[in-house]
Amino acid sequence: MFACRLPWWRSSATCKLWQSGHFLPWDRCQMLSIKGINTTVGQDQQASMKEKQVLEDLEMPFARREMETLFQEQPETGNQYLEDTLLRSYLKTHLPPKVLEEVHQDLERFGNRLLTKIQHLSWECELNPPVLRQYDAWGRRVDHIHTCSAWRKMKEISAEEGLIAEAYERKYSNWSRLYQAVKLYLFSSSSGGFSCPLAMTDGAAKVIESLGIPESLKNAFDRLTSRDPERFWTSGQWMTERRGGSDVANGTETVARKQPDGTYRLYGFKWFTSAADSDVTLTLARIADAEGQCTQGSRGLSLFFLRVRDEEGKLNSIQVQRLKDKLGTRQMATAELWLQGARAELISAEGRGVAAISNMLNITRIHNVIYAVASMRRMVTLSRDYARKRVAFGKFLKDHPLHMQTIARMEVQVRGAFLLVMEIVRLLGLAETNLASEQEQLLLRLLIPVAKLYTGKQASAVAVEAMESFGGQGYMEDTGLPVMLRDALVLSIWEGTTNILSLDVLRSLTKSQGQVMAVFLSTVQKKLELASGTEELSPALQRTREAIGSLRQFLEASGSEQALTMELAARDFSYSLARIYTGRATTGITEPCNALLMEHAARPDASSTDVCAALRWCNQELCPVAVESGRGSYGGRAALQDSALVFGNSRL
Ligand code: UCC
Repeated sequence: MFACRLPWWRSSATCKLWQSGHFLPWDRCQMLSIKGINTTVGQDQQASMKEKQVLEDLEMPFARREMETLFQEQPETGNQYLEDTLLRSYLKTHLPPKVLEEVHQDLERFGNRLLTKIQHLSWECELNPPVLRQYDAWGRRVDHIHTCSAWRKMKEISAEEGLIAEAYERKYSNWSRLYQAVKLYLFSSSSGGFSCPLAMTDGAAKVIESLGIPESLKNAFDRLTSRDPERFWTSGQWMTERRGGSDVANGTETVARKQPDGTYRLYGFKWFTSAADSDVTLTLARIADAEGQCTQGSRGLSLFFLRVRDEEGKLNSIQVQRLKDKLGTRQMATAELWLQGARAELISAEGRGVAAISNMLNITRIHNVIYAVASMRRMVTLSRDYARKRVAFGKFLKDHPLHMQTIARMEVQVRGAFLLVMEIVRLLGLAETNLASEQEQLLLRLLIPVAKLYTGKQASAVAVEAMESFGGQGYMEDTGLPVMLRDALVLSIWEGTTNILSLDVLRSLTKSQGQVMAVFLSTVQKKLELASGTEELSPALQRTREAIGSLRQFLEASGSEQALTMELAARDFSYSLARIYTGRATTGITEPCNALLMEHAARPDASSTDVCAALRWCNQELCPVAVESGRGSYGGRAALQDSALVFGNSRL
């Protein structure tokens, strides 16, 4: 029958033309089909209400029906905290009961605030991106970055909710960092891009704290960690110059000239400064000697603190050249800045700028991971909700097994990433309260770049897949879904690209003279035994054991290889660490448990889906570095082939 073209694979489904005792005309049948309900298949399913609606629609004049049929039900989230069963079960498992009781109340309240008061501000930030006004009406250079009221409200909310303060007040000792991270996780996807200045603010506070909060920076520290919206300051992190953002050691041209009062004046061009409306910033520069000469390379870089504006709002000898035209994070002002003698304070030892700013980088990288997980969680939640509402081929999307398989695969990724970020902030909390062992500190150093690079890629992949799960609607700007995709794509770029972070993983190995790996392997190995009590997890355990064996073999073999081998292997090696560790890890200060996904699945009150997620995670290739090594992908010959493949016959 031409009128009811159905896909061949739905041979059991029929487009019933015979309706209410008479044949429906073609256009009406088409309506049913467009609306997505097959009346035969759908009658015994939850679609009955919708079917009734469709049948009522059919009585309407055609023109009206044509419009009605275009409507889809909007996917929504509820209280993100209450709906997030993994988050809640994680907190229940790990937090001391008294802490749990208190934070539960606050998180439930915050979840409601996000839903009713904050989410819409996020959309306003998207609709009203910042604008640069360089001159006033009388021709004076003002370089005013105008932000919308919703953006400014986000700043107030951040202070009120203690989104930075929580981590530094340490009301819950080592658990405060984790609690802060949970609030940031809930806030991120409703923050309208404000997560970015918060990341840098946290990073700046961390650097200042690590310096022992010198008197000159006390006011700044108090403000960066304040709960008072009137006092709260945000910070920038100006690292990228026109020669690029990765090779900071060779790309930084900014010069610092010492002043008689001991302060410095900075001269240079910062090419990519995120959240340029921030109150203060940390930045790198080369101190010029009496002859005006500077030391080149990493050893020439020092770290400076500066206020962006004075009390009257006048820029600190800074000119805003222009705002960047970015693919995403358009809610946030990223600018090119000329420093024309900006007054600054030296806050690191001379020539130790990169090492000093690493404290900031490690914090902003953790925020990056938090944002990645939050973005994935939001996308999957919306996709899941849509599957309950949207009807196609006669039934809800949730009743299409292939569609469910697609969302389930994303869900496994989100779960793994979530447990990984919780593990990192748990370790950070221990380190910040002097409760971390040396091994835990090494593990933290290793896991930050591993998690940043891995979740950045996951977030991009999940955003693309989730977008597709909405069909054409996912591609429509006013659904807000493309914004989430664009914003997710930056996560693998800023704060160190995937390759830069893979090299940072190697840096952590070299710096610790391999100790980091010894800790990683022994931690994983020791805990394998603990997970072996849960019979259902045995296939996952087996695969993890094999992966660890392969990783060991790779490390032993690569020890005698050239640096080229490790460089070529760096990305696959980091992925292997991420996959293996997400399969397994330690928990608790004194009480070791078995695994991230497996540990969660081995809890007494674990659900069958917890077990399923652990098994599925371990079904993927856990040690790609061993596989590729076996294929000879990391030798000199492979490197030559790579170049030949890339350039082919083109002239280099
Ligand atoms: O600014 C940007 C956008 C801001 C937006 C932020 C928003 C975040 C939002 C998230 C949520 C929404 S993007 C620009 C970000 N730039 C980067 O991430 C830089 C990328 N490049 C690197 O990471 C490179 O690997 C460099 C710059 C670190 C390489 O520098 P060097 O000087 O060549 O490296 P060295 O010589 O190996 O390291 C110098 C010292 C060493 O210490 P010592 O001297 O004691 O041996 C290293 O061990 O720094 C130490 N170090 C570290 N320490 C280097 N990296 C680290 C680290 N990650 N942790 C600890």
